[in-house]
Amino acid sequence: MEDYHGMWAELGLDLERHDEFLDGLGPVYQEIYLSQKFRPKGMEYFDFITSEVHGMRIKELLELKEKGHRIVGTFCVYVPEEIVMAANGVWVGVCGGAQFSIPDAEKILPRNLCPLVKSAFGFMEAKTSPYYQVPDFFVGETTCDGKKKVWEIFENYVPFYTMEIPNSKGHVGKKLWLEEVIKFKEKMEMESGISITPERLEEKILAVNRKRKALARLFDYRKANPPPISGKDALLVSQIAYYDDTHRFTEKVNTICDELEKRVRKGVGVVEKGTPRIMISGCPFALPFWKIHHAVESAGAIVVCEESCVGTRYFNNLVDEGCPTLKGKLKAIADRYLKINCSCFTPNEERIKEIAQCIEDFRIDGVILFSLQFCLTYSIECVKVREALKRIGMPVLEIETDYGEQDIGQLQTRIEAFMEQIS
Ligand code: BJ8
Repeated sequence: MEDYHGMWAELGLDLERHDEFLDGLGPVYQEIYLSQKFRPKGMEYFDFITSEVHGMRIKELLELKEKGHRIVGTFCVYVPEEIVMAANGVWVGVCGGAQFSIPDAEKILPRNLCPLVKSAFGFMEAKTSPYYQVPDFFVGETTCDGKKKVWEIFENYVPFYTMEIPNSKGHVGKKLWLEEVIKFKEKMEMESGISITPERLEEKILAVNRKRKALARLFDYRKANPPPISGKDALLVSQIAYYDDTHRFTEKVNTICDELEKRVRKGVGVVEKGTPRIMISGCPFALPFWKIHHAVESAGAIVVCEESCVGTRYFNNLVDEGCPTLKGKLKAIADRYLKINCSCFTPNEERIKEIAQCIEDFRIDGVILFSLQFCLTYSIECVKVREALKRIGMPVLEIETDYGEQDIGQLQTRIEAFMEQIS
């Protein structure tokens, strides 16, 4: 592996602490990922890109920046990738998924705040991740209270733009959201000096649709019994979707899918046929948050679906292709994004229907409702989801956790008891 210390020093990272962070990840990755049996060969690419996520990928982003591309750090799947790309920009997900940076955030932010937000803030504040040094600007959104108030503080450190997301999806919400999408297009044009033409936008709509279709294809193979890929590996692919180059990522996902297709045809899986099939539903899994998947799969079950923004909510629904006008394309983008069923919306009945559909499609034996600590919207929405799942007789386990390791033993015990219940 190339030595990137010179690059990290130029970015102003705290090298000692950054090394400490990366050194800590190596053994965890070995234990959680590399020790798995029967991994598809196509995972080698995702192992490689994960190992280079602070190295080669950052170098690529800096080279793109040098050539005039704008790097845009985002925290939510509501920020339209197609528009960023149409202005020659690069869309990069920068949510935090590590406990490492949380003590840094807690020196400034309240402790009783979602770990996803604290982790991101801590990395930025303490300069322990290049993902907060490279972007030209960051885009936040008014989803939950934690996020929208922390963006006000981010603004003191880095250039920041906030998109307003409506609370509901009725007529007023739709109008507001379309206006926000148009304003964001103007912001990208202003930042890049590039005028977004219908042709440019169509090209990027097609590219992002291809990426979403590749992920949908990957998830389709997980419907097989036995599944040809572990939940942990599929999760890693979903996480890398936020970092990698769109075209390369799409190609690599399709390559692993070709391999999975052959496995499914031959009836080859990573576990025995009949292994309990689990869906995890709720908050996103920012890289490197793997603890729940690891606990489930260590307990002898397999995760076959994530109803999550790092999962189905990222790739479900495509932007309509072929609208002839720029206005029509922006409307198609706004329509597609407003179909994402985040718990920040009220009402949010569509999410419950989506969960029921996943249960049927992925032949789920049990659902884990997952909330990050202090995520009020997902944890409160658990009440309605739990009731709906009870009505169809679906076993449910509710887990509220953070990125720390203190509760791993307790989690393992609860998950094992759940497995006994559903086996
Ligand atoms: S569309 S899920 S990516 S907002 S987990 S920060 S909601 S307190 S991340 Fe999300 Fe967009 Fe919604 Fe998806 Fe707040 Fe909850 Fe934390 Fe969350």
